[in-house]
Amino acid sequence: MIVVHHLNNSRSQRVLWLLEELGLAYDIKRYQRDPRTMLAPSALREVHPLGKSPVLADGDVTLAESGAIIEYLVERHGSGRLRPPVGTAERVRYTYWLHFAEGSAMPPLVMKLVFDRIEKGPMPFFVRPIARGIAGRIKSSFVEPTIARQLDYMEAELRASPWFAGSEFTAADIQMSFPVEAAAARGGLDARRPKLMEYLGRIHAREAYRRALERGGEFAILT
Ligand SMILES: N[C@@H](CCC(=O)N[C@@H](CS)C(=O)NCC(=O)O)C(=O)O
Repeated sequence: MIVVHHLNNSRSQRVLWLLEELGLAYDIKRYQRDPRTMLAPSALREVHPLGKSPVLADGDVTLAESGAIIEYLVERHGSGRLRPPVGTAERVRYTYWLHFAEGSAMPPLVMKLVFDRIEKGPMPFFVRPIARGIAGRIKSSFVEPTIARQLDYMEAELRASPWFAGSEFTAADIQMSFPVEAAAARGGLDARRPKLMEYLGRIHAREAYRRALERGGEFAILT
């Protein structure tokens, strides 16, 4: 039986969604974030040394990293679904977006979260102006322009085709959903980029997405 080690409000929601799209049976082992630090409990380190979610267990395979898990599930259990055929232009795009999600899109979004917390978080009054000044400058000179450029790029790509790999929904869309959701939650994505907003709406309307939400429980974008 496939087991998803699932942290509340996290990237593992994508794995549940893929399993629902593929109609596979699976169990969920649940972990709760520490409400103060938002970190995963140490029990997750017993499953994988890094203690991050998601982790997938399938027979003698234990795998972390959402992109690797998605590739594994589609390859091992997909029977050709949710992945364009080898040798097509769509397959090249599929691979690109599958990697872009965690390799390029998520890092500046996580940096924004961290610097927002520094700006708003409690600290001794004498370091506050310095810490806030540094955080604000890094955000305005690097983090926010990077996010904006990436969102413009994604918006332009979705003007050319409805899904990231082309005309068909693929597992790359599942992987890309998290940065798009994160950008809508805290990265400045709004109605000024209508294709991305419409894309989010189409994702949320999918039956399998809704079933995964029901099984996964609460889902808000934190990291
Ligand atoms: N690139 C990894 C990121 C894994 C990751 O950072 N997961 C977060 C949840 S969204 C986590 O486990 N956070 C809790 C912690 O760091 O303790 C992936 O895509 O799986």
